[in-house]
Amino acid sequence: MTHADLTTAIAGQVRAFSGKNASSATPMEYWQGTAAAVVDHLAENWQKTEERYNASRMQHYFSAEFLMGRALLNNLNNLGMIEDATKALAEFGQDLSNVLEEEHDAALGNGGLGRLAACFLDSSATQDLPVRGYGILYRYGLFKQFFENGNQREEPDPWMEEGYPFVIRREENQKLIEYADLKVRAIPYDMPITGYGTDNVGTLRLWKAEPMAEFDYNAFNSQDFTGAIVERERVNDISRVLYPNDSSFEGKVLRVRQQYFFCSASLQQIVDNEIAQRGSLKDFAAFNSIQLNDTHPVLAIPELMRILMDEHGFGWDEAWKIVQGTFAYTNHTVLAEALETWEISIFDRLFPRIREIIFEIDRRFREEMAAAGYDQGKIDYMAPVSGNRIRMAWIACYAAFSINGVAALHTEIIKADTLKDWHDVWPEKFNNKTNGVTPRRWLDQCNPRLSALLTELLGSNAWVRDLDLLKNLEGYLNDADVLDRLNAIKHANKVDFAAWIKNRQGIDVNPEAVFDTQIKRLHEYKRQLLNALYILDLYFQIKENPSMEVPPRVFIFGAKAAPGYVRAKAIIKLINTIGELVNNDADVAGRLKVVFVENYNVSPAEHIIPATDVSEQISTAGKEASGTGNMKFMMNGALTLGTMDGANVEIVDAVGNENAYIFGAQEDELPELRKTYDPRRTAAEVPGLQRVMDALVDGTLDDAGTGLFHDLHNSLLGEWGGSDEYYVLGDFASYRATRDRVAADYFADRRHWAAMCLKNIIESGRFSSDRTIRDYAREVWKIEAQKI
Ligand code: CR6
Repeated sequence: MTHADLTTAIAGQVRAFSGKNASSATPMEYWQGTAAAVVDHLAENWQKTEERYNASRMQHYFSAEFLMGRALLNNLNNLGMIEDATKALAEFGQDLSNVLEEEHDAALGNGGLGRLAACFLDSSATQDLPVRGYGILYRYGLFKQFFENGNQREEPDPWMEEGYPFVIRREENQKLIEYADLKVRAIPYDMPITGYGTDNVGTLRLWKAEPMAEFDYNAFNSQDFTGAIVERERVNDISRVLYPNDSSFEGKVLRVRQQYFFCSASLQQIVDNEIAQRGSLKDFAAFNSIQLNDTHPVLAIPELMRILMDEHGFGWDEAWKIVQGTFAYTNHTVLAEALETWEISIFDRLFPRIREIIFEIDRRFREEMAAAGYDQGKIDYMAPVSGNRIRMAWIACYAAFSINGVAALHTEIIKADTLKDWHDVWPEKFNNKTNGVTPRRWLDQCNPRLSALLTELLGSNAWVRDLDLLKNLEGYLNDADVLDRLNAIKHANKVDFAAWIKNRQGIDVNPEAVFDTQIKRLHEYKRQLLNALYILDLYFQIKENPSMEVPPRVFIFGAKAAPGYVRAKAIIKLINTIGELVNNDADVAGRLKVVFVENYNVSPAEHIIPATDVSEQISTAGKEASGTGNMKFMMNGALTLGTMDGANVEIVDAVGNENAYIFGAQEDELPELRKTYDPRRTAAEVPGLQRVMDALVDGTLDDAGTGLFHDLHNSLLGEWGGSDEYYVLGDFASYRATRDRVAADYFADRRHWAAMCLKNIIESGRFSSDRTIRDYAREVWKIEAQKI
């Protein structure tokens, strides 16, 4: 497509969308028009790719979450159209970057798990792999966060209300979903997934629930108009909202309805395609494999049994064999509170047939295990149904041919602990697939300055598709000119961030300071509280000794708390209260600044990460399955300050101990440490720590009489039974010493610092999601590239 063609296309689409001539359209209307022009441009290749993939062995990625973020820049970049779009829009007096800022984030996910799914689609498309995503078209994505007196408040995120050209309604492919008490239509909305430097266009299929008919005419005629509307709303409820819990389980009936809804619709489509392509379902598992992104889509297992037996006449054994050849399961957490188990009565009410099939799976499982000589206690523990509940992870472990963790340490923990009994029985099912992130969005697009430098040094931009090429930069580790340029790039990114946050929240930050960032969901195990206690302690040290030498620091936070997670919200309030104290005190002015970025999401991350010097990855060892923010920071030349947890372990392995800052108790040390751990003694013994703890409850920090800070204090010091479950105080001294050292190192030798950053960039190839996807494709999915 030439630049002139694009200009014509945009003008036409803007007119069609806005009903105005191009000169009076708004930036939002230009966003719509440009997005529509891009989709129009893709149509041909998209259809070709669909046909090609349908005919080959395919991988289907089932996920309740896809945290896609913005699409327009990503598509323009993948298609090599940025320059043309810039010029075309300029002809209408529009600035591309302003137009891009009009786009709402598609926040159809909570955090890492949903963003991982999005990176996987990008890497699959880029590598021409026949992978299709399936999920739910939530009308409301993850809630919007704002602060009121430092407290988190939530409001709905109607992200596509103004129109969203990147999903196409496919009326003709709708499916019928039957619950015992409700029948609904599932309408697919397809999103094109472009890859970088390829013509292939993949698909994310998102299902929307709609009533069977617009109105129930009987109810309407009997003048129960409102009754008819209420019924209609019950259907719309199904795809209305994303549950805002990250790594925790909420046993709501609506949630299990959602899960069944998208699993059933997706399976129906896959089965229909299999019949259309090959005339029967006997080779189903040879041509189709389904990856279950955590347990949220596990209902697909009994649902495929139902479809095969009830609709296609398969016997149990034949059907079970297909099921066992089809499903692979990824575990994303060891936290007990995330394990999904449903009360049997819910299944009785919603889908008695599915319940019946699960009971039969359970019966056969028990029989098989007894025959193999396992004792009753073990069988009862591992069985799909026990204690009045249906256990989704256990169903997955039994039915799946592959079970994987998301980082090396995590996989070892699930083998030895979380899923130990299954590992004892079926060790061959277990494998590791360390997570990754796409270097397109998380380096090339979000950090154009660094991207340009890498391209210049490597002589081409081939690294965008093959991140291992960055290894060829080893020779620059001692190159003063390159190191200085790297520092200059970071500085320019920090200046950009300063302008962005000033515009967004009215805060002034000093780009000469160390930018030290913790952005991720708010959870006790992630220990934002530890970070906050450090800042408070540093503040008190300065107050005590105002002439103390302190390297200037900007502490950046971004985090949403699940709306029902009271203690997580208390930590947000605490950080904002500390920010209030620190930012308004003349004694620390110019040295410390606390910035809590409101409504943290994919797009804010794209501004924050390129500007960050220090990446806080400080979870209690053993609790963070992988983390993926850690990889994004590394790629952008930030140094990890972290515990030996999740993928941090592999990051340190890649860059060497001397290029990361590691502190704290290790996973295998914690059980022993805990035996004698007394947080109160620790608070009393570690210099300054008692003062920090006291500040939570002596009126220094004001929680407006809510008792929130008292609760935090108690969770650590345990007057009412709290025991510092996440070892915050236990790791405090080690964290403080390490973090002080990071800041000192930053100013001590700027070139040495840059060399450490460069080493991190160079070694980030193994954390590209391209590598992760290749591993899945080769070892689990058994699929090959299908280039159109
Ligand atoms: N919360 C893990 O906690 C991991 C991602 C993706 C998480 C996180 O460490 O990087 O998955 N787990 O694998 C769940 O969502 C259950 C997450 O995002």
